Amino acid sequence: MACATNASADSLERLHEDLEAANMAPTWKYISSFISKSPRVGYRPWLWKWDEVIPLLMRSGELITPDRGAERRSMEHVNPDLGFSYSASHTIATAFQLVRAGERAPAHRHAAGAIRFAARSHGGAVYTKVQGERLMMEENDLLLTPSGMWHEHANETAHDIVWLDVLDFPLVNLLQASMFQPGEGQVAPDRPDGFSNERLGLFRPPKDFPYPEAHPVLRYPWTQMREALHSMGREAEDRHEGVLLEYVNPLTSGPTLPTLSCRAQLLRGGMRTAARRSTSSTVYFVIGGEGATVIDGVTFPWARGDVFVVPPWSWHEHAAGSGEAYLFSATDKPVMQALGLFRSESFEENGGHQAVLSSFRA
Ligand code: GTQ
Ligand code: FE2
Repeated sequence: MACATNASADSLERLHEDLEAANMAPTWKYISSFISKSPRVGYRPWLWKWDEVIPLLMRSGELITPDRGAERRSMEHVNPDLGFSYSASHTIATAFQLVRAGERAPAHRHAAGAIRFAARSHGGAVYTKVQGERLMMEENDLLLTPSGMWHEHANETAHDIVWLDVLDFPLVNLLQASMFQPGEGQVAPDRPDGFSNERLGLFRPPKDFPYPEAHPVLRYPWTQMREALHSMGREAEDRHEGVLLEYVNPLTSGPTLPTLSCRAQLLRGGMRTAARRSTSSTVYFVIGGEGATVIDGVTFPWARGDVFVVPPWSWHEHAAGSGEAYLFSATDKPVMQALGLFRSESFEENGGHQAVLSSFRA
């Protein structure tokens, strides 16, 4: 549109001032401020080394006890650009949580949905109780605590456990929808062990729908995921991901949680993926093996237990070391898809590989 054809520069300036005073903004002046050509990403990729953060978690083991006062003994991974939201990505938060031998953490529920990934477990009677159902935590198992469900943790074994929490609270807070309620005699009645997995399985009689909740409580055993990854065969190997499987909601075949899709991927020894970027953000946890991810030209070397974040619209490619590597990840892709905002691109130059400029913190 032609500007100020009939108005002098002075009258236009006065119009701009009057608009501002009326709490209006002229689109012709500001459109590029609110409709950018590509995503304006407000934070960096980052990497947290297991060896650096776990000693800090252990120190809290002596100083903090999970009770109504401390609620949880966990530590959030805070992206240096997202301090205000206490999170690794703008939509996804991760934390390491320690529950020592013999401890329990009290019941509560919140609007934020969460998952647990049992990073270091000796198995046995260590579990999260969700809506009255105990979900046992063998090493690398995935457990869900969907939005609004009562959950408490217990470690009745002789070994400490450390797990990775993944929560959608940054998104919930962005939407200004947070709720929190401590459990005071109003937690859900007990359900037998195996209630979710056995009843849901893959088949059910048409009328037997045991879930008043919109989402099943569920445990995804690592032994089964690992086996599934290996059974996929070479043809399932994707040039961008290696072999990747999503943890699905068996009621809907949809994502793990409405806000989060959890995945596990296998990178065979020496595998180097082609770079890609998308409008979703993803937080990774290294289940096992060694390798590196190049994000926007910076190498992030990783090993077992490390956590790293790939912000939206950032080129990323993975490389496994000489042995197999397994990555767990949580992405907000289902949110972007639900809103019609998911886009992705592959890096076409140089055989799909970025030029590497530097190494993280090197
Ligand atoms: O274990 O319920 O890391 O409510 C943050 C908030 C863990 C939990 C976190 C939580 C929990
Ligand atoms: Fe919680």
